[in-house]
Amino acid sequence: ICKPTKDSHVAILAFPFGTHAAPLLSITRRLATASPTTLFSFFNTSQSNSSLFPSSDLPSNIRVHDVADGVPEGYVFSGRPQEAIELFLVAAPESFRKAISSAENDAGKKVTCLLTDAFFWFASDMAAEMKATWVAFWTAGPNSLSVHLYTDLIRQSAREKDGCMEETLGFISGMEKVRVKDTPEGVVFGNLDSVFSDTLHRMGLALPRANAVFINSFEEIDNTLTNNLKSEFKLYLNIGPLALLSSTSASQSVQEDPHGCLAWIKKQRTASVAYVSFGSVMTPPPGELVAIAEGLESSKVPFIWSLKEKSMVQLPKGFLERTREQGIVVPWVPQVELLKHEATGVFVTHCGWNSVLESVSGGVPMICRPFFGDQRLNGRAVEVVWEIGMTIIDGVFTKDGLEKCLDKVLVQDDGKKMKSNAKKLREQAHQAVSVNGSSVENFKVLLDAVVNILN
Ligand code: U2F
Ligand code: KMP
Repeated sequence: ICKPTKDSHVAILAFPFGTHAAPLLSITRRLATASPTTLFSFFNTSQSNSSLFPSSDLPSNIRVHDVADGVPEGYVFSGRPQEAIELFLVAAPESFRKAISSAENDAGKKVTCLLTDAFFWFASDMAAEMKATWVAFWTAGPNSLSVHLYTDLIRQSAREKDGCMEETLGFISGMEKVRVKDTPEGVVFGNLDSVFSDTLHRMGLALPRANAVFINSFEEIDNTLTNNLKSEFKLYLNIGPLALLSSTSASQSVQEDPHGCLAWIKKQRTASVAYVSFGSVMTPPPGELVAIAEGLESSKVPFIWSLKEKSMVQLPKGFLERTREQGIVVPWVPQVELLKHEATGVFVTHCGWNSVLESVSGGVPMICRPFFGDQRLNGRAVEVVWEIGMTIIDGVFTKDGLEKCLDKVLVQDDGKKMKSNAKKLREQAHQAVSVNGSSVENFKVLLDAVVNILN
């Protein structure tokens, strides 16, 4: 039984690292537009908020709030990896509780739904206390979601198999081609007790209690995984690809093109360009940056390379001058637009989920160089499940390895097969977001779950 939605107040809790908050905001905008009488309070750190809201106009029923980043006064960073993430996560339950309570007072409306990044397992209890519902957004793909859901099972199996890294996860429906070594660190190997590993483990245990779990993907990308996850969660909703839903990407509300990439790519031949990017978190080590530059230069393939400003000094001497006619290196590109452009022939990627799905949305085959987290799982699916790309030879960039991969994907028959598989997958993605498509229907169910007040 549902009450009218005019009293509903949705608190959105964002994870302020990697590409998490931007797709969550993009979904919040769509929900807020579809339900103008519902209030949406968006909670995020001020730093992340300031990168999300440079200028953009928000629907008036979205209110943005800052939460604490968990960094104590005068704290000196030691440089440990994930230090900022851990400080944030440890403080998060209290930071959000405080900010929500003050937003409730300001609005004069109790929160009726917590719509959170799936990392926030504590939202399960928090929602119960507040007599609100919990709807969780997993920002990565269905393969990594399954790994975290079945972490205990995977750990047990790894113990029985003496930690063999080549062993496959065939005991999980849809994971037949995934090996133990493809799993994110902190599941079977690496530090199992870090705050971050513990967060992911607890998340896997909590998500079956959520009223709904949704992801930026489409059901048809893997029907086996989809059906299995539907059987595990109360509601499991694929509502993507976001990249095909509007002009908004996962990361920016408007695809800005400050460096003229679109003007440049317009002048290139069909399926000729290599687009290179490693997402928002990772920069390849200096040796690999040099190998990429050398491989690109000797391949003579036209390229667009999105490279953080601070890494440009690592490029080989004279590289930019020598390749001025061949390609461009810029600190930011309109990635979704580039991947939709017919001149883009291959995406050299770290396999972050948003990038993989944007490449699928554009029908562009990939050369994969995964680094951490879910990236190996995504790369594995690209190579052996969907057959729309290949992993970099030897697992790391070398000049020859990159040259060979570029040739394989752009010139050889292997590449033609990858391209045609990628086009088929793109077609299915388009179907999912068309009238009566699975993602369109799932979005309506999500809207209901978020804005209707139960009982
Ligand atoms: C973390 O991912 P990342 O932020 O490292 O990478 P992606 O998921 O691929 O997202 C990058 C986004 O930034 C955009 C691009 C993607 O939407 O279109 N972008 C751009 O528009 N222009 C540029 O020049 C460069 C990037 C994590 F590291 C991954 O393992 C996870 O899968 C991911 C999602 O949870 O979060
Ligand atoms: C920094 C980050 C992320 C991270 C590790 C970092 C991030 C992220 C993940 C991740 C881990 C396991 C998964 C999926 C994603 O790891 O944003 O299965 O999403 O050091 O920003």
